Amino acid sequence: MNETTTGNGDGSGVGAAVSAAISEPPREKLTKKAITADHPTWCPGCGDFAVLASFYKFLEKRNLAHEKIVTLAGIGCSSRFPYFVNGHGAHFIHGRAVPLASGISLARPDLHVFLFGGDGDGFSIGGNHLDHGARKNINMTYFIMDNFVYGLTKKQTSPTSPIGFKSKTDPTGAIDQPVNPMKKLIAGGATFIARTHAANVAHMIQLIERAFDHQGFSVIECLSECVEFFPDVFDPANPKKGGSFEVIQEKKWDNTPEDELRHDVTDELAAYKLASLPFPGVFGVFYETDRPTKNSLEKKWIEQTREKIGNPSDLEVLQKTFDRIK
Ligand SMILES: Cc1ncc(C[n+]2csc(CCOP(=O)(O)OP(=O)(O)O)c2C)c(N)n1
Ligand code: SF4
Ligand SMILES: [Mg+2]
Repeated sequence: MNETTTGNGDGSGVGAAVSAAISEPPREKLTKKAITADHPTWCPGCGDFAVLASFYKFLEKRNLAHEKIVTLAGIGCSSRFPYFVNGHGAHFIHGRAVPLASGISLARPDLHVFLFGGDGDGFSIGGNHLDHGARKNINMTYFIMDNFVYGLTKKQTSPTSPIGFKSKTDPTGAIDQPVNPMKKLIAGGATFIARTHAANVAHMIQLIERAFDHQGFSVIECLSECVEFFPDVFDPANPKKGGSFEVIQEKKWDNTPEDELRHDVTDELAAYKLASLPFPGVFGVFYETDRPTKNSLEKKWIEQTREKIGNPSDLEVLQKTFDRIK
């Protein structure tokens, strides 16, 4: 029955209006003040400030229900992110943010799960989890602040540090081939893969919105400068520092000759080719595809299984499980 047509017994419909008012109080617009928690503790000039500002702007713009926002992270400077967002959240174990976010996303599909972290957290200690979150297509938005270094632990070589980078773990210069985040994510099976730069707030917000609107495992790699341990490394892609920020031109499907040259975001091989361009590369959406999420597949499977056994309640299922292990 439609709640707005339900009466209170006297035919006036007043009861319905009152109960609707009680169950859904008018919402105030989500403001930056409401979303802001602690004052960020990053070094002055750290790229992560701009990421936080972009996230606040995105939340304000989309006016999400405050209690539905969850920010999660592993460990690292970038992973301090949840402290600064006034919402549900957790600063978890180094590299284990994807499994934590996966559990929350699967158990509470009504929540908006945002994951933040660094290149070390995402591509080294958590690299294996990243692949599995991607292949399972678990619904979340993962924003990786890539500074090509371990910032929090004061300058060790990270999986994205370029060859020759001198750090505490490679005093004579890094010798190992770095991870290519876009290639790793394409091969892993992520269904939305994009790249941005912390010096370009408008671009960051645009990508956060697109990643958020995507159903599935969406990842944004953001070049975010560690001014303390790897300064100026992203200047080649920063027009304010003499570099050039080259944006991927996506196909408009308008049958024009110039469209032939534009990028088809559903073309995996074309995305891989873009990912092969030399540093600083290009920015925007590399790849996007529609594939059922684990959330939807698991929901279907649970419903079907429940139906087969006579639709027991959660409590009854739990009791049966306990009975079996007695
Ligand atoms: C299990 C475990 N291993 C190692 C560490 C030490 N540790 C903390 S943060 C970090 C790397 C941080 O680098 P990154 O993820 O790139 O984040 P950033 O600080 O650069 O933002 C390491 C190795 C830890 N806290 N826990
Ligand atoms: S050490 Fe680097 S990454 Fe960490 S807060 Fe300072 S500038 Fe940012
Ligand atoms: Mg880092």
